[in-house]
Amino acid sequence: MAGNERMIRGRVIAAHGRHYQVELDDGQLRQCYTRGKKSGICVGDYVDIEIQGQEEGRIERIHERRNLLYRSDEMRAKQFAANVDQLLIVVAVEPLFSDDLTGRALAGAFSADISPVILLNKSDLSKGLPLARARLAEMAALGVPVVETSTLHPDALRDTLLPLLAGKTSLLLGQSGMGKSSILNILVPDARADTQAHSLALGTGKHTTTSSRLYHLPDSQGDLIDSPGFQAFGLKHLGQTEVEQGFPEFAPFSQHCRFYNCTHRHEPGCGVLEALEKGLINDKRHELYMRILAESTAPQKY
Ligand SMILES: Nc1nc2c(ncn2[C@@H]2O[C@H](COP(=O)(O)OP(=O)(O)OP(=O)(O)O)[C@@H](O)[C@H]2O)c(=O)[nH]1
Ligand SMILES: [Mg+2]
Ligand SMILES: [Zn+2]
Repeated sequence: MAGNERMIRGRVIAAHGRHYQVELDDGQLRQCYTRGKKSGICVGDYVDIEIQGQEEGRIERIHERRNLLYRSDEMRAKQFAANVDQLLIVVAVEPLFSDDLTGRALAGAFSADISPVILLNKSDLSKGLPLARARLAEMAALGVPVVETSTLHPDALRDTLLPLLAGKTSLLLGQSGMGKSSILNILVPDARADTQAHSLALGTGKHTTTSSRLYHLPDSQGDLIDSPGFQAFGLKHLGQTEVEQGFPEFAPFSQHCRFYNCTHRHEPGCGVLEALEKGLINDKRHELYMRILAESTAPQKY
């Protein structure tokens, strides 16, 4: 195995264009690159690298991923994080978050088999808190944990979140200005991630955080990935079955659909539509399902 002597395993903790920062199993950091132009490598990937010189390395192999998340811009969906155990969907009392985006993030988590948790941040802004809670009731009803946090109360924030994060790779995801990096800075004091008032961030037309990065919680209590504010969650690549997996509350009813390949849009004898009619499925959730399905660019099987 002479040729493999210098092959070492590591995890991608940051990606900038075609440059990757890889943390080796012994904690050493290496600046890495790939042979080809398009690598598809993203934060969270486990890779084998060949050591080059003192500080660099070349990525030779990506280990099989447990899961992969996409975000999308106007043009296309991009891979942005791999091997994530838990999606922390960060919303805030102010600026008020988008229901549609939150629902999509939830569908993305469920379809990738990642457990979602909603963090309702800025809970110190008590005036808007009841409205924010009411808007999340629909998701809480699905059994998704909703955890209230405030970065003005760092001790309480640590006490609430650290047990949830232990032993897992969690991803902070949410719109710009919700407080993702502020939360990270409390949990990982040496992260020193930039944070900014939302109005300032909007003024420059830029998000404060510009690329995803993986951090270690103190005392090996888990890993946390911070990501730039998102406008759209990449779901277009999902096929009908995967979109349906994004709505786990349909499952008990879709068993009763007349057709095994029912898409729950207009078919006769559809268990999901029947449940919708009876008010057992939330109509806003079904509308979101229809929108995501209509946008799907995956080849239709039926
Ligand atoms: N009142 C209050 N303000 C907060 C809280 N958490 C964050 N903020 C403020 O919200 C603003 C945005 O915080 P960031 O942490 O930069 O938000 P972000 O989600 O990382 O934003 P992007 O990096 O652009 O995606 C900053 O001015 C923070 O000080 C909170 O719990 N309460
Ligand atoms: Mg940020
Ligand atoms: Zn059906």
